[in-house]
Formats: sequence, C-alpha cells, structure tokens
Amino acid sequence: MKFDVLTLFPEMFQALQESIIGRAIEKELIDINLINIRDFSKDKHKKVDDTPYGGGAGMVIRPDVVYDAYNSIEQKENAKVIYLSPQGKVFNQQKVKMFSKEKHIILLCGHYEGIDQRVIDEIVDEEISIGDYVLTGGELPAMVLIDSISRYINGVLNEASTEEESFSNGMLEYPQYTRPEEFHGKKIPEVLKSGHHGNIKKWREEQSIKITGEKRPDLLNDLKMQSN
Ligand code: 4HQ
Repeated sequence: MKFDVLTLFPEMFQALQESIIGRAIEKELIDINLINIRDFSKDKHKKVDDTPYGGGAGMVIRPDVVYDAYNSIEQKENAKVIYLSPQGKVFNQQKVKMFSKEKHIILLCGHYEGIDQRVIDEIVDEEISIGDYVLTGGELPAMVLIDSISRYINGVLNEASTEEESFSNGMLEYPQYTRPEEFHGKKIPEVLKSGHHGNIKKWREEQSIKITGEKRPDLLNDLKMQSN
C-alpha cells in the first residue's frame, strides 16, 4: 500500500514511524511518501496562503500550489484522494476496511482556515472527518487513517487478530489479564486458568456483550439496526 501525504508539516509524520508502523515501512509492506506543499510555492518567500475573498479571519491555502504538489505525484491514475476535514463523513472501522483494499491513497492535509474550494472540487474523491471536533490541521487525522488502515495490510500485525477484535464484530473487547495471578489482592478470573477453550471463548463473548452494553449501548443498537 502506498500513501502519499500532501502537507505543510511533513515532520509531524515522524511520530508515525515507530513501533508497528515503523516495522511495516522497513518490511516495505507500506510506503509513506511525504510531499511538502511549500516546495511548490512560486513565491520568493515560499508563501502558500493568502487572505480569504469576502473577508474574514485567517488565511486560505492557494489552489495552484496544492495542485502543483498533487501533480508531482506519479502514477496517480488509480489513487484515491482523501481530504481530511470536519465536513467529511465520520471515519469508522467499516471505512478502515474499505480503504485497506486500495493500493494507493493520497491524503490532503489542510491548515489555517483550509484550502481553496476549487482545488478540493477538482482533485478530491472523498472527504473524511475523524470526529466532531476542530483541529489545527489535517495531519493528525491523516496519521489516524494511515495507522488504522495499515493494520489491515497482510504482514503488518503478527497475528490474524484483526478479525476478532473490537469493532470488527461491532462490539468492544473482553478484558485481558497477564501475570501476576494476584495483583493488589485481585485475582484473575478462574475460567482463564481452566484450559477449557470452549468455556474461555463463551466467557469472553459474555464479557464482550456486558461491557458493550455498559460502556457503549449505542453500538448494540447499531448491531440491531444492521440485522433488521
Ligand atoms: N481539521 N477530521 C481544519 C479537522 C479535521 C477533523 C482538518 C481542522 C482540516 C483545515 N480533519 N483543517 N476533525 O478538524 O479531519
């Protein structure tokens, strides 16, 4: 999977190149190519933004600079272009799975008051929001997409654990325990030491339903809706 990221702050993406994602890059399972939009400014001061037509606060990123940055990407015919914005469809695990089937994703990160609407209309296939709150830029959302999508690429995770986990079945995960067997007077659930795989599986499923009902009853309602 190839990710091209159009951003004014490529250094923010260092945070992503650790641990599991770092290893996925080393193993060439994913490729993250950072493109600094500022490199495409024709201005002598490398300016990329200007005041909004019609007035108002803040600055808007110029469409020509964004377009030239986008155009520098080679072989983008089959790429999906995603713009991170609070106006987008809210990201969820279903979208993660869909996007993980793509071969090439281009992520456009805005800053300041945003990007001139004309270039968004011209190059963007899909607008995605990571939630109903306002950030200073699209970089953190882009990293959220890369991280969550990469987990579905074969070889990125050690186990075949993506099918069993939270949200894949639409429910929260059961609690996990490790050594020591007793911590601050609290023992681990007895069934987990029984070695009876059937009973353990049943207990975990019950826990999953109980926890989802207590913490996220909205998820159970969503599941009911899907089965109707
Ligand atoms: N922004 N989900 C404003 C977001 C955001 C979000 C990104 C703030 C783009 C210009 N993006 N810029 N929430 O708040 O994706």
